[in-house]
Order: sequence, then structure tokens, then C-alpha cells
Amino acid sequence: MTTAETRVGFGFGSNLGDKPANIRRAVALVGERGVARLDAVSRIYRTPPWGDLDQGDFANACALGWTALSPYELLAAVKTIEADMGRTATRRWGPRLIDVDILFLGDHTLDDPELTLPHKELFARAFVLKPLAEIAGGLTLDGMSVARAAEATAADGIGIWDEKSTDAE
Ligand code: PH2
Ligand code: MG
Ligand code: MG
Repeated sequence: MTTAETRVGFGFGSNLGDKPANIRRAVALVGERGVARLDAVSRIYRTPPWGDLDQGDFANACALGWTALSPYELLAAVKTIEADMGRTATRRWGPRLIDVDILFLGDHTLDDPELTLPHKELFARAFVLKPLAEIAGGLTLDGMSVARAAEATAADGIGIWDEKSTDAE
């Protein structure tokens, strides 16, 4: 018997150390550890900090794949990746070595302090919508088109990460 797989979307963020390398490592670990079979990964974007402005720019990217894990198994798996990469607790919305967020999992809806699905801030965050629209333009979440939301959201200061830039913090 095969376990049914569910469509899953991830958001990745980093604003400490070698930010794009951290994103690439986390993406690789999702695949290597069998957390999800990724079939689309966006380019890496440079994004100004959102929410807590007193920190450096972020590198952000999104990925799509298939997973056999349940919502809480998936949450535990991404938290383990964050911890193994060396993420330590800071203030809410503060600087982080790596952040791996579950953006959606099939049509699961959850509203739990630990896990909200689809991700509760997704449609408010250009740093998620822009990379997600690159790989999931046709996607609809909570009845809203990701592509249309991305177009309607200001992308001030957001661009593709320039690999030649160095700004480790
Ligand atoms: N993550 C946050 C808070 N603010 N800003 C940007 N640009 N990118 C992020 O990934 C980000 C943020 C908390 O998860
Ligand atoms: Mg986050
Ligand atoms: Mg997170």
C-alpha cells in the first residue's frame, strides 16, 4: 500500500550568516531527509525586514512538493531542520539563521497557536507572495489567487538576490 501524498508549500527565510547558503541548505535537507519531494524551488530574493524593522535584509525563497507527513509531523520535521542548522531563539520576528515555514498543506485548515494552515500572514507578506507566485502562479488558497495577491502587493525593495553581494551579519 502506498501512502497518499499531499501538496505542500514551504517558505524559507534567513538574515544571519551566509543567508543564501542557509536557504539552499534548508531546501536540500527537506529533500534529503524525506520530509517532502520538492518539485519546484523559487529563486532567492533579497527582502527588507518586515514586522521588526531593526535588522538586516532577509534572503527568502519558496518551494513546492509532495509529502506523506501529517501537519504536526511536518512541523516537527521543519523545526528539527532549523535546530540542526543552529537556529537559536531570538525575539518575535527577530533575526534568524534559518526559518522554514509551512505555507499550506493540501486543503488542511488549522488554527492552533503552534501551527496555522494556510500560514496566517501569507497574504500580508510580499516576501512570501513574490517567490511563491514564481512557482505557484495558478495556486488558490482560502479562495484567493496567489498570483493576483502577489500582483496586488507592493514589492518595495524586493529583488532577486545578487550572488555577488556579501553581507553576512
Ligand atoms: N520573517 C519574519 C519576520 N520578518 N521579513 C522578511 N523580509 N523575511 C522574513 O522571512 C521574515 C521577515 C518572521 O518569520
Ligand atoms: Mg516565518
Ligand atoms: Mg517560522
